[in-house]
Amino acid sequence: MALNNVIDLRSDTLTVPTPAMREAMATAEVGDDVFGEDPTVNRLQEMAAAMLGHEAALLVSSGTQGNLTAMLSHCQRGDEIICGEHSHIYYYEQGGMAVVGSILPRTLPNQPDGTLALDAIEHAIRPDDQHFPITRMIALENTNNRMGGAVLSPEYTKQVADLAHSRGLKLHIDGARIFNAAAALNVPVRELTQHADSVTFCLSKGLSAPIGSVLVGSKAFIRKAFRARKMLGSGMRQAGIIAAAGIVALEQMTARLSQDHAHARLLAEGIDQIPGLRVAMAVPTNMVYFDVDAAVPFDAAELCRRAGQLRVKINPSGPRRIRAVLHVWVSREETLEAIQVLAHAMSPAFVSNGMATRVKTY
Ligand code: TLP
Repeated sequence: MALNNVIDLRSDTLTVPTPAMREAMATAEVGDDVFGEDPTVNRLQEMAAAMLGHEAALLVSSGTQGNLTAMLSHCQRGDEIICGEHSHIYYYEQGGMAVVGSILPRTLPNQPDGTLALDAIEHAIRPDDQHFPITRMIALENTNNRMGGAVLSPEYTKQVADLAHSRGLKLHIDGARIFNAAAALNVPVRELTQHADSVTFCLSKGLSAPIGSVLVGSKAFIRKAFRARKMLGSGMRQAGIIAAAGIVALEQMTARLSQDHAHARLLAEGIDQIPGLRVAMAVPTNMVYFDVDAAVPFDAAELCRRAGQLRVKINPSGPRRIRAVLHVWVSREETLEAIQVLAHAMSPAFVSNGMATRVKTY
């Protein structure tokens, strides 16, 4: 199952399309999606809207673009968005909201379970005063990447939606991995999405499609988003080629995600047995964050280089912290092999083969 003979744990974005996806792409019926005339895109959008409990949906080129499109559609210049200090929209999207939309992020601490405390959100909402920007939107992330793939519950999501709506605000969910959250909680995905005003989810992470994310919301919101997407350069014309893989992703790849979660737990248990390594956070979904102890005479980047020489790819997410992400292209046997490789890479018996391995820190 390994891709190119490598056990690649750097991200679930590394997944490649399945044979069923390639077949669907090759035979997809297409049209010009800027005219709204691509039947395969339209089918994917209808499916996605129905699954997430929203009126309409829009295929976008990436999760980053879906989030930016949502923020541009909800907000005006100078508006403020409340989001987690560890949210992808704040941490990993080059400040797109500020650069492109002149929108300010107001960050709050993420709790260890990925939530933003309700009272902290409430306090952060600006009163109507000419000195202040206008708070327009709250953003949640489910699962929360930098908080270890933490899962937000339907109850918490509804509480935040109710708070937002009682103050005239919008709730957007970055649900890049919302199907992982639904699998972890064993609930239909709509229970996590139906109360939000908009949700982005990714087809090209654990669901294994090659390209694409989907933004859902009301018909009026999606009409605005359709314009914003064009401005951002993603009127993709015969995008049915991409959407065809997305349909297969929704039909065939969501039900198996709990396997990746089981492999993540297995990896975490193995890592905790290796002297010098410690699992850093709970492992509710497909990510394992772990730390190289301060007493170990080398850092996370060096451990990643060593593992890379033994055909296990992982990346540091801090000087002593590493993230490993499980996905469909890593089997149970390969997960066990990855544990052995990490144990060997940590041992004094490790001998470098001199091969240079590129390691990138997130
Ligand atoms: N996350 C990537 C990197 O950007 C860090 C990864 O490897 O996990 N929201 C969340 C929660 C994400 O984790 C990501 C990608 C995105 C949005 C952006 O998706 P893309 O890469 O499609 O723009």
